[in-house]
Amino acid sequence: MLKPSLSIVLPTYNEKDNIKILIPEIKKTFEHINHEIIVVDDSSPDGTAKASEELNKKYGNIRVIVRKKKEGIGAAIREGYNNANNSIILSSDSDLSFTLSDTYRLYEKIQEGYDLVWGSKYSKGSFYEPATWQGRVKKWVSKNGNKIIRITTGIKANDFTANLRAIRKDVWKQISTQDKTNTFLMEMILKCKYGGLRVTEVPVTFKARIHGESKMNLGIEAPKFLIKMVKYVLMYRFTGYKLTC
Ligand SMILES: Nc1nc2c(ncn2[C@@H]2O[C@H](COP(=O)(O)OP(=O)(O)O)[C@@H](O)[C@H]2O)c(=O)[nH]1
Ligand SMILES: [Mg+2]
Repeated sequence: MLKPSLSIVLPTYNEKDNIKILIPEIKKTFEHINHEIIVVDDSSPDGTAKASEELNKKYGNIRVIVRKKKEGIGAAIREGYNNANNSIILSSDSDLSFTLSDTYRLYEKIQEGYDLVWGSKYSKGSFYEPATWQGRVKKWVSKNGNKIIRITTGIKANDFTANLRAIRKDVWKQISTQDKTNTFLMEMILKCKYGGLRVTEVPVTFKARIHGESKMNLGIEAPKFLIKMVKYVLMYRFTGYKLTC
């Protein structure tokens, strides 16, 4: 049977050193699958876009979308998804936090008949061991924040916030997300699940980045997550919201 074609979306902000390692790894892992890579860069000062263009000269099938200003991971992923040509869209962080074997597992999993599949840092079988105390604080806040989301939304998932996910293009076209920052990741899951689609979570490994810095400010993001969560529960949970795929 012909393997489904794949668009891999990589949001980047100052990830030059990481992208040079990540793209060759993706090319190796998915070489037997018809795929394209879409790098969505918010004019990173470190030259991530230029480095990605160079990689395109070597490998081909890499499109680089350069956005004028830094608007957040949600806006970048949305632009990448909107530009995807293939039937399955997969997005990943670009800082080497996720492994390519997990990325490939998501590609396989969605072919079991799901509409949306995402990676979880907090499930049985996941691995997430922060190296620093700041990392441990971030993990604690994120893990417990996710527990609050699980209880409030009634959705039996452990991680609503990881950007390792695979979605069918026809599903993406229906959900029309609005959020620009990290809350986009939760918005996607809530809309698909409340909309009645087939969704599932896969335990994954999450490694601390080696190159570059995190752009995530938990003090700002965490309260935003909780406010948005309430908004989406009210808008979609008991209102008869339905998606048809
Ligand atoms: N294009 C774009 N990418 C972003 C933005 N913010 C974060 N990213 C990318 O999103 C991914 C996850 O961001 P990161 O800072 O590592 O978040 P953390 O893993 O939660 O610390 C990385 O590939 C970042 O380069 C943004 O504003 N624009
Ligand atoms: Mg990261």
